[in-house]
Amino acid sequence: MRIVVLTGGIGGARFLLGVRAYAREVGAEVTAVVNVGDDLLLHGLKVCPDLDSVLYTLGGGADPERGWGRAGETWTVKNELAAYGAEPSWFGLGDKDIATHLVRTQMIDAGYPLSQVTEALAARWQPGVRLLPATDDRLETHAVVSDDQGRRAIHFQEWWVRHRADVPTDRFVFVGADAAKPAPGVVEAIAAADVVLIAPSNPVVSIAPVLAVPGLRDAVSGGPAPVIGVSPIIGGAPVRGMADRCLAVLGVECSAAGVGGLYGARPAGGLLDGWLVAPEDEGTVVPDVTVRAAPLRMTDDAATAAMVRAALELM
Ligand code: GDP
Ligand code: FO1
Ligand code: CA
Repeated sequence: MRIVVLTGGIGGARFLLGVRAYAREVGAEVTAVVNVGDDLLLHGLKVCPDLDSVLYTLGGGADPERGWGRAGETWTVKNELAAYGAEPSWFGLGDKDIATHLVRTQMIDAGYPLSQVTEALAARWQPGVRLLPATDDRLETHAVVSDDQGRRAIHFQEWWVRHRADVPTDRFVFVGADAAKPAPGVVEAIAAADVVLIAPSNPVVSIAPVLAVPGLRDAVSGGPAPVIGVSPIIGGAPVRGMADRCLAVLGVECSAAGVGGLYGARPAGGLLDGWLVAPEDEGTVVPDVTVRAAPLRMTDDAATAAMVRAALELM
């Protein structure tokens, strides 16, 4: 069995722990197609938060409380940069994490595409699933905001980390998406999949930028594999993070029904054949989509693998 998972960072990484556990039980192969819209250049370093959250989480090196960055991290470089007044001061790189960015940046500067760099980093972390960036090309999520400096587009990280998503926002733009191509292997993996799972990731700033790569959405919606999504919203609220603020920008209700409707039904030009919601949201209706309820709290690998089993039962 071949499983493809469309995913963002922390929520998607935790979901992948369950997918990997399930896959080990049944002997399935897993390919994760990971968002790159969060990526940024910082102090000359290429930082890929969602890819790193997935690598570190599956490799056993992630900080369990923060969800991003390394466990047992130290912050000497961050403090030294602050002593120089180096900006941005609102985004901190840990010392261990910096080693990842140094290796990645060196390889990118030497001409390797991000997909090959990711493969090289995965040789250390052994995530047990194949990790593919959605694209090797530049694709950056920006938020169009209006504040005392007027109407302007800011990088997703400035919106998310600096402003905590708390600034009047018109819309999101996936800069570069129009000219981006799916990374090598992405379309092939989707075409060969027995099922495509949409992780309980942020639909607006993690999954939408993946689908914004031309050809990728069509590969999923027009492909042979059933597409099953898992709701990141339980009882009308995100389990963590600020998906509620992201959905509000789109005018979409923060609910399992709202996100299911945003993805839409395959027969109606959307993505989903099945939609897994939490017991709290039993009775959710998404027109033309098979909806089922199961516990959706990713408390440990076993609970998350049970979620994956419930999702696959929707096939
Ligand atoms: P990010 O890129 O680091 O923001 O992570 P993702 O986009 O992959 O995932 C963020 C989403 O994961 C949030 O909207 C959360 O609501 C969702 N999430 C986190 N933990 C859980 C959980 O235990 N269950 C479910 N269903 N969703 C979760
Ligand atoms: N999130 C923060 O809230 N503050 C930070 O200083 C920060 C630094 C950081 C460094 C590397 C990395 O991979 C992630 C980092 N994050 C930080 C998390 C990240 O910005 C967001 O959670 C994701 O991009 C949203 O998916
Ligand atoms: Ca993300």
